Amino acid sequence: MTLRSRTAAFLAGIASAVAFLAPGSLGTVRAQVGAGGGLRFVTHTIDGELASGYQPVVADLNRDGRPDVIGLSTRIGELAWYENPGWQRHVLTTGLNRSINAAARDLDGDGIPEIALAHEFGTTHASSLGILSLLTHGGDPTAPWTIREVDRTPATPS
Ligand SMILES: [Ca+2]
Ligand SMILES: [Ca+2]
Repeated sequence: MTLRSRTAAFLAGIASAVAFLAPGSLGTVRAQVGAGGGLRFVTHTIDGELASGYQPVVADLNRDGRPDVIGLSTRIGELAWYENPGWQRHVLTTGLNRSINAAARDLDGDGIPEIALAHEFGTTHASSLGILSLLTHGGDPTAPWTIREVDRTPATPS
């Protein structure tokens, strides 16, 4: 393996973990070795119809070593993840309202992260339930996950 190809592999590993939101779409960026050996970065659209996308979260949700992407939207009742490299969409849960933030971390050591989700967000106390929930897989991470409420922290009046 040449230095250039090792560098490309290193950058591909880093860049494939870069996900972004553009108006109405979710994407990722990867490094590729172009013709003549030069490095270039290529944008891949993961979902071109993610309305009100608010946050991408990168985590390996199926323990295959490839970083996957969770696309969080404030207006869509579903929370879904996109499986790298083909970006197949898998619904994690439904029935959500005003999801505002998510974080993925393996809390129980099984190699698949749990997902903490803040939803029912509002900017006033009257409109905010401020629910914090935890999502866990049931053995097949491509099937819907179990969601359970952990706490509520409504917005405080200003
Ligand atoms: Ca993966
Ligand atoms: Ca876990």
